[in-house]
Amino acid sequence: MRIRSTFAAGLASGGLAAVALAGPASSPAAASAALVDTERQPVISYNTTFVPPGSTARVRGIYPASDRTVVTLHVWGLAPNREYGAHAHKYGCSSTDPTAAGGHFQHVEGGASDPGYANPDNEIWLDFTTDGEGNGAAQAVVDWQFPAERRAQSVIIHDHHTATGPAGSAGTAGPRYGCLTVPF
Ligand SMILES: [Cu+2]
Repeated sequence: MRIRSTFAAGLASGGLAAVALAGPASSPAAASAALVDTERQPVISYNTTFVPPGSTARVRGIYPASDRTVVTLHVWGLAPNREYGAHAHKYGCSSTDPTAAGGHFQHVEGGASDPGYANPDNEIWLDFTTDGEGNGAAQAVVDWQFPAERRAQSVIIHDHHTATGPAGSAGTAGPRYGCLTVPF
């Protein structure tokens, strides 16, 4: 019963198209509503040192319950042994303009560097550290879902792990090095 009501909640909040997009990768045993799966694809690079040609990434999202969202990020081929920041952003990627993706998606909208809004409970933070081959992964879990009329549309990869702390620095992670459009 729990599984059925969860799935219905996911569909009601806009999951229908995402379920169709998720395709055969979904396990028939999964109790969760699929949100998005980009499959592994090239990352748009704004910096060839830190997101070298050939870098790839995959973002997956699920609604495991009606009050929860889980997003995972995998990256391949970035600079080795290095900390990066990453977040869900408001708009899709431009191939040339790192700012086109806008600010961080915030569940409750407020100041971009106000710790009351710029925190991993209100935004989707996907910071990771690459291994010796430049591969890495991260997962974010939040207790809300995207409103049907306002959804994140990309994941941006930044210079360093995301700062917490006082207003002005909270939520900052340095220059934007790469972008993946994600139809959340
Ligand atoms: Cu960001």
